[in-house]
Amino acid sequence: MALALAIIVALITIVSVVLFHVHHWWLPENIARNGAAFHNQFMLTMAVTGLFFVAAQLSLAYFLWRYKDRGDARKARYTHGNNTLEKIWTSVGAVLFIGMNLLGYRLWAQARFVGASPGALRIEVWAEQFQYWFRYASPDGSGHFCETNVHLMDDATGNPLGMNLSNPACQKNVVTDTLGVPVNRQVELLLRSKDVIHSFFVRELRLQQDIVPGMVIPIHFTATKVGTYEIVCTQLCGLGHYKMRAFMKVMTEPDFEKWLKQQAAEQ
Ligand SMILES: [Cu+2]
Repeated sequence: MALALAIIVALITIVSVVLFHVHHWWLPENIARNGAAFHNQFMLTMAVTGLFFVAAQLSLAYFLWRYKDRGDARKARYTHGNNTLEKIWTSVGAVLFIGMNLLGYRLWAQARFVGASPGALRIEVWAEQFQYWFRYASPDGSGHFCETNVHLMDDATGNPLGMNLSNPACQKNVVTDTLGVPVNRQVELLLRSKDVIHSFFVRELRLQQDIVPGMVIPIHFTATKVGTYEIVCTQLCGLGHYKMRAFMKVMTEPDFEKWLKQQAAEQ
């Protein structure tokens, strides 16, 4: 029985490693300019934690087999543990944990604490239970995001963000349910939430950021490949969380301008 259990534990370990290694269910292609660095950081974490996973599981299998009941009357021996070993693996864990944190921190800060470049396209992302809205200042790049008012918010009348539609600045703003962005140009997203905490995630951008009510959180990226990509919410935000998603359309600059004008004309 113990031998069978040891074999099962070892098999599960080996199959898991093979599944991760063949990359069949894996992240899709990276389309962000700085995505490769995030990807490498992620892979490093996977490799280091994977190594410990394999070592721990195989040791478990070994001990299952080594100390199985052999029918003889061996007496159990009391042990108080080994302080030196405890110190070693606690230190190794601490060094690895803090070291990988420091390595990843620079990368993380680059996307968040370093501002977007002056030419970046600013788009507001509004999350609500259970959908995303996107707001552009105007179709021609002029104008600004007008003030919103919670008392004017009304999804039924097509004013989900609560804009004062008699305000000329608001009339210029364009609100869409698809995130259209130009290819090879930096985009700065200003993340806002109308209700609870959501999380903006696009796998192909290797970009994920929580959206917190009461805060405007800026993040930036540059998409390098034309196409349509899924935006999901990765924070369990309520009963309809599973269906909270939108699409990001990466277009050439002329296509993007045409698309935004079309969106403006439709509202
Ligand atoms: Cu959500």
